[in-house]
Amino acid sequence: MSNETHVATKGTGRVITRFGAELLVQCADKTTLRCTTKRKLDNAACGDWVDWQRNETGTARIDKIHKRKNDITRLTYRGRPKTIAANVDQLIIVSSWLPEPIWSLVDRYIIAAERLNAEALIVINKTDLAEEYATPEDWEALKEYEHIGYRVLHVSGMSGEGIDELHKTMSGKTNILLGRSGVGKSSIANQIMPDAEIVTANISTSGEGRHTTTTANLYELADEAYLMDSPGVRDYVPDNLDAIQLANGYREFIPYLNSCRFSNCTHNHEPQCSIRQAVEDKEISPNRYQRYLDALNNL
Ligand SMILES: Nc1nc2c(ncn2[C@@H]2O[C@H](COP(=O)(O)OP(=O)(O)OP(=O)(O)O)[C@@H](O)[C@H]2O)c(=O)[nH]1
Ligand SMILES: [Mg+2]
Ligand SMILES: [Zn+2]
Repeated sequence: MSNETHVATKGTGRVITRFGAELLVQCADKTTLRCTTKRKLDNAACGDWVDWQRNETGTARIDKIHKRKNDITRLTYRGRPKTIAANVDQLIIVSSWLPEPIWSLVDRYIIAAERLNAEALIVINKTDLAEEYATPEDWEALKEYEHIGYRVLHVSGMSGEGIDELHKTMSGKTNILLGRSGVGKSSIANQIMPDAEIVTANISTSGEGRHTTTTANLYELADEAYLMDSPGVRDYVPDNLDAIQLANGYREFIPYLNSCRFSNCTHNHEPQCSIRQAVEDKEISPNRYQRYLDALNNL
């Protein structure tokens, strides 16, 4: 029998959050470990699988990031790419009736999901406010998403309505809650994991106002599922997007894309454009098409 303490000196784990240069890693034995990282691994993000090692002074450092399945990267206001989360299987795109839904933002998250080969799930929170705030245009937008194959779930982060159904979609996946500030992402996360006691906007409103969650956090659920809560955004712009990728992010366009007269058609002004024809024939929603044009203009 030896008396040595059983402090592992190296191992593998998953990044559950990062604050500046410091990362919290969940180890295989479910303990959490504070880690620094080598400078060149500075892009380690919430959701990354990593190898860590402890040096003689006891400090743990990440020295390898495992190959990612994908990552959600956005452009900062300065135009620099910033990775929000890595290795995600399902994007849970959260909107609410107040603050009101921004369908162009929902489209951009869907584009990200299509590019990442991840599922997109549309969640509308605050069912209690629907009667007062939902407009006919909003209901139409939701019908259009369902028509092209996206699932829409209505939930309440307050009463728990619809949460079981949402929870069921998470099984076996790494899920991330995305959406603008104040839609109730953290409230939903709390309904899924009452023990996590995540701080939501009603507790503190200082500085940036409603903006409470400041960094992405990963939580392990049962059934090999993980849930990430993320900070609210004012806007989300996927990085490295060109006109072709943009059009491919509108899944209802795909059957038409090879039939335009010009192979590099942007589906804007070009003659004999099959997408414009499909809009005219009411096979593609004019609302989605208009949002595509707006996004194209903003590339
Ligand atoms: N009426 C109503 N309010 C809700 C519901 N769910 C959450 N809220 C409220 O919405 C506000 C924002 O909730 P949060 O969960 O902090 O929102 P968030 O999306 O996490 O916001 P950020 O962290 O800033 O991105 C809080 O005051 C919640 O109490 C709901 O179902 N109905
Ligand atoms: Mg939050
Ligand atoms: Zn075209």
